[in-house]
Amino acid sequence: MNSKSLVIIPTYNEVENIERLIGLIGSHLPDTSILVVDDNSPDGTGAVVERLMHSNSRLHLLKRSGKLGLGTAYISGFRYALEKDFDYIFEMDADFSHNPEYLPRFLEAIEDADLVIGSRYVDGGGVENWSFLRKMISMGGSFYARTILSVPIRDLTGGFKCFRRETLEAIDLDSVYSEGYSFQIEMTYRAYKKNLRIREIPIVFTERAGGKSKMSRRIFLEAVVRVWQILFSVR
Ligand SMILES: Nc1nc2c(ncn2[C@@H]2O[C@H](COP(=O)(O)OP(=O)(O)O)[C@@H](O)[C@H]2O)c(=O)[nH]1
Ligand SMILES: [Mg+2]
Repeated sequence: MNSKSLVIIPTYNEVENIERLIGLIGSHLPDTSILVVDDNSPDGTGAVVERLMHSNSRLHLLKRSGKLGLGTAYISGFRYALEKDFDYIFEMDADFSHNPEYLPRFLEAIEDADLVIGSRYVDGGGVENWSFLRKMISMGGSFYARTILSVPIRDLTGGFKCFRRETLEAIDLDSVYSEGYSFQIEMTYRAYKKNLRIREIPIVFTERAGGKSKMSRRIFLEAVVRVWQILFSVR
């Protein structure tokens, strides 16, 4: 049987990136489907996707009414994936920080794992074009979460991942409450608590190509506090 994969890309104002990204994903994983979850981006990202859908039957779009956050964008995407019988479900940013070249490696790694994480902090992984301070904040964040939650995972905040459908089925999606960076921590921790097999594969993360970051100090601080909530509430 052929297994079906779906790459979920949440977007908010990614008009400079989305078309080229969709093309590149297709060139590295020709059989995959793509789901863009767009929060009514004022720059018209959704309209670009709609236009591309005319000539690409593997491209799907979930339109939401406004900027509702990364966490709920992914949760809606996961539900869509489960309804449509996809076997392998990717999370990927729209801004080229996540190189589509890596996609086939995730599919190889998931053969003997339930969740594969593209990791900046294992041998062979790394970050390009980040200041020393930005690196320290990111590594410090993963260290903080890893220590409090006692999980043996190096990169807890990255958003380049591949889930086996059974992993998403095992996680109670209704109870996931995190929004920004902590969403990534929470999903990985929930998989870990279910005793699922988690593998990290090295990726080199590059700073976004076009457009602007949507992450804010508020979302960073959310993560600092949420880690404790995750520790005490996720069983
Ligand atoms: N649908 C949706 N996508 C979002 C939202 N916030 C961020 N994104 C997308 O999530 C991905 C990661 O966001 P980004 O701003 O690059 O975060 P950073 O890499 O941590 O600076 C990008 O594809 C964004 O367009 C949101 O509220 N809704
Ligand atoms: Mg980014």
